[in-house]
Amino acid sequence: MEIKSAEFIISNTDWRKCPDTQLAEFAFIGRSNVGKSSLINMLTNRKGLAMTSSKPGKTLLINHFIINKEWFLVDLPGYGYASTGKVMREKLHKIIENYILFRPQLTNLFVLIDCRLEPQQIDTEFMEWLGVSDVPFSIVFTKTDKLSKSKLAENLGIYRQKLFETWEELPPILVTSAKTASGKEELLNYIELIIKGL
Ligand SMILES: Nc1nc2c(ncn2[C@@H]2O[C@H](COP(=O)(O)OP(=O)(O)OP(=O)(O)O)[C@@H](O)[C@H]2O)c(=O)[nH]1
Ligand SMILES: [Mg+2]
Repeated sequence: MEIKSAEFIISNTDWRKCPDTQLAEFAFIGRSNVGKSSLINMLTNRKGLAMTSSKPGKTLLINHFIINKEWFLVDLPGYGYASTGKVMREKLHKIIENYILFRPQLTNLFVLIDCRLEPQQIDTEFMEWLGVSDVPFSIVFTKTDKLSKSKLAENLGIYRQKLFETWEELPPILVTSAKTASGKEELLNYIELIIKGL
């Protein structure tokens, strides 16, 4: 799919105040610093569209970006950032949880996983929660430029194995780098297939 336009629309803490349209929304979630905002910039080919930072805890709101005037990419705050403090963490958790559970426009959630790390409980538990909540999701491995091909293959294998301990069938898995734009076409084509199938 070709990205002809990408435009920031609005930031929110409340899913009810998100854009009042029926357009499909594709949201990005995952641990703080995993690369959600960077991936949005990579997909849209616009460097400063979503704000990124080398420090975790940059994105604190639900951010809507309209793509080709037809659908939305949604940048969400990260989860699991310890230094945010308990009150803030719980507040963010609620914002994310409510958006995911109640926003009917949410068409697919991309759960981002840093390909360098061994499976983290916070991510696997989050995916289990998505499963029981019936939220359609896919896994996107990020930062693949930081690993050799063989190490990447090894880590993906370990991750799949871990998921098979809980899941009978795995969700779609995409493999990306915001730095090299690897996986860009696959991810955009995947979104296009879902949109066309609606
Ligand atoms: N090498 C490399 N660095 C990346 C990649 N994606 C993100 N980064 C870096 O990782 C850091 C965090 O990126 P963000 O996109 O801000 O992460 P985020 O998940 O949006 O973080 P929060 O908004 O804090 O939850 C930044 O320093 C990025 O430059 C990637 O694919 N490769
Ligand atoms: Mg961010």
